[in-house]
Amino acid sequence: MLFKALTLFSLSGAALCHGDHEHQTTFSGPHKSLWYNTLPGDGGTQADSVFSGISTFGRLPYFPCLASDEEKFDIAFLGAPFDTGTSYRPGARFGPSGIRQGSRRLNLYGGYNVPMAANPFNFWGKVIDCGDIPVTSYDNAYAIQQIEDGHNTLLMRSPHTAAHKRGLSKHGKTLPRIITLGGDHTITLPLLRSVNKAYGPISVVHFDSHLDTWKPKVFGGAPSKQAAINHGTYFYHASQEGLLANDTNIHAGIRTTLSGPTDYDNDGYCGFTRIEAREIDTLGTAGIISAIRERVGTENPVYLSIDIDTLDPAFAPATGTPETGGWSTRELRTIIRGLEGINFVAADIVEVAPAYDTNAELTTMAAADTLFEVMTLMVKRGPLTVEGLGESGQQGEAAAAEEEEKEAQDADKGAQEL
Ligand SMILES: [Mn+2]
Repeated sequence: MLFKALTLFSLSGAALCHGDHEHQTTFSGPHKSLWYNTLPGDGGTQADSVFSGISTFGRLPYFPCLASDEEKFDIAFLGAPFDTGTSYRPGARFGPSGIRQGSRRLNLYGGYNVPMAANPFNFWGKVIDCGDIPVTSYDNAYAIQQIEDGHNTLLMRSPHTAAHKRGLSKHGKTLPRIITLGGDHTITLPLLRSVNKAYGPISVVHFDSHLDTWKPKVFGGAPSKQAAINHGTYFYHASQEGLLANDTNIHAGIRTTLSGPTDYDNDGYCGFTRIEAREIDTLGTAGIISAIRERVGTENPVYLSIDIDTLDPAFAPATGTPETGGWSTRELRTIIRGLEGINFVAADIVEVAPAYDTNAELTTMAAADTLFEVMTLMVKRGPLTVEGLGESGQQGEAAAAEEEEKEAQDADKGAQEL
């Protein structure tokens, strides 16, 4: 499957990660019998090495999915280079390219995730990098709409695998997953609007040092309607718009200063509970994992949003609003691995601003490796069918076909209303 895909990409002139297997003679080399068998040391006419070549996430095949729907996928990486909603340090528009750069070594040895006993680069389905949504840096309202539209275009497509099985979407469809590379945290509002169209109100697991449920008057002062939507208020808006499932949302890693204790009250009204960063000293990673699992459950669709500032600035200095006293990369990765079995339907990682990074690329590497765990969670859950990796029966296909018809009718109705 991957081999065929690579041939297609080669013909279309797109970037390759490991070369064209079918038209290339592999003379010799240690990786010859493995799925990722064309590396520079293996001979052949083209094999970009891990330290050169064109960057995609994990050196995955690139396909311009927004321009063409010819390539199906089960997991897509999609950049949202937006940073005009930041309050402190701008620069997250370089996040998508920075994270890709930090991810290039992820599958150097094949990409097998040892603690999770799975390979998110070589599994039951297909994962690709779809490039970036075109996002204007001159008009936030327009940019936010671009992000919602770009994301939703991909989210509503039939996946590569299990397309006709009964799925978790509100119309009973199985949809692909999208992992969005931010961008400042404002992007999560349009992403949740997109996800809401597919799944209805959704539970959120939110890793961050900040609440981001602040009312616009508390965070930023809101001199205009547009200024009211920023990287500290997007969850307030999401809650007001009914995008979040009631009282099933949780923040983890919180340690910001507040305007006062009422910020936590407001946060509760928005449907969240909190795990503070310092609680790792009493609960440990295992206690944090159970608290998250208990809050969101393993039945409902769940959205995962990760602000890289969850990590201590020692591990991730390159971010918009750093806060000391955070978790280590090891701790965050352990906690994320503990969330296996939760129905993560989409995810983002945000606030990576590479210009503030060390020369050793600590932050972009941490972001990429965190997403490696997220990918693995998704792969282990299986396609977003009701049964996950289990086999579903005829009933699922009939229901999906019925829903497809209903959706077409809804679309007609919508067009008439316009
Ligand atoms: Mn934050």
